Amino acid sequence: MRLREPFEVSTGISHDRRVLLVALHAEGITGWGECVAGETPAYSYETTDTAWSILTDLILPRVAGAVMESSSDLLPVFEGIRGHPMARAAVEMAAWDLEAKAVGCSLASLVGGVRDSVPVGVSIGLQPTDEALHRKVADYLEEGYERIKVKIKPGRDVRMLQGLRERFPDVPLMADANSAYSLEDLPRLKELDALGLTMIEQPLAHDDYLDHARLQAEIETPICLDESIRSVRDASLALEIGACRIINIKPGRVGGLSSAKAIHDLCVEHDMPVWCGGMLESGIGRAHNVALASLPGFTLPGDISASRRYWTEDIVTPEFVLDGGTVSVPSGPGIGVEVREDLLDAWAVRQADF
Ligand code: OSB
Ligand code: MG
Repeated sequence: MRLREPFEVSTGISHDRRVLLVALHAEGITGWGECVAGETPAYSYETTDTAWSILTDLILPRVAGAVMESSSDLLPVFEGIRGHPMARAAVEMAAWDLEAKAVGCSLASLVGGVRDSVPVGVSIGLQPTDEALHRKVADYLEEGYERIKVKIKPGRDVRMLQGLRERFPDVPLMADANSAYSLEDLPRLKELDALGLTMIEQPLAHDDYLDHARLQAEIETPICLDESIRSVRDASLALEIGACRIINIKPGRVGGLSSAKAIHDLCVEHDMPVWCGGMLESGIGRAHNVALASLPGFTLPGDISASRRYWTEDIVTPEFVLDGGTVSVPSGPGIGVEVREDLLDAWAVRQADF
């Protein structure tokens, strides 16, 4: 799927998403899941192709023909597969959708959601100039987004954010570094404290909990971890050592909705705010994110923008739309949106059946 505009972050630029979808069929019902792995191993070691391999060689042959009551019955299917949470999540989330449709309830209610709409923001990629960034922010505020996240990297950080803060003094702003810094950048990261950012997301390496804890002890801006949190154990470690004050939960990154819920529950127990991140999903992954974000602990706006922020045409109907800074949680069975099989047929480049 071609993005309406390229999305640039500290690690590179995306023009297209190679979306890997999983459909599980049972008793005449279909459950849908989306794998959030990227085209290159820049965000995580997983890619569309590694996930394809894990799914088609190992996971899906074990799923086909199995008798399952709920998504938790998938656990044996994942035995002997270390890592690859994005590949696993695609199947796990499809099973949740299938289960909700079989029961006849919405996915949101099955996962324990309590809200019928969720507050959302927009994540803006690196722009060539400050003027271009200011224009983008103004346009999104005009559209109704109430929280702005901007990508930063060395050379496009303190001064860029100062300019943004001057132009938009009262807008909730946050910055996402996608691991572009190290502790040597402490003086520069400290300068961000003057800007009143809601948080700085993943400033340091994806696997460096200790340095994040050291950094958090030195700066006032709350650190939010994204890439570092792949499981409830990672969240528990981060909580214990003070590596962050906020967690971005992406079900597709943490192995699925059960794991996402467990991280949510742990964070609620420890008064740590969470929000639902995004991975430039199609409407299928977005529907899962919206359902998750309806849980009570998701108190901060998510990176769950309207379909048209990403796509000329989304793969689901109805598309997700923005409504007063929120997105509505579908109330129909399962993910609550229909998959456009006409577009799937037209756009699919590879398919495997089990
Ligand atoms: O770091 O949150 C991130 C997109 C792809 C991969 C990683 C990230 C992002 C975003 C965009 O920031 C979130 C979205 O709108 O889907
Ligand atoms: Mg991020």
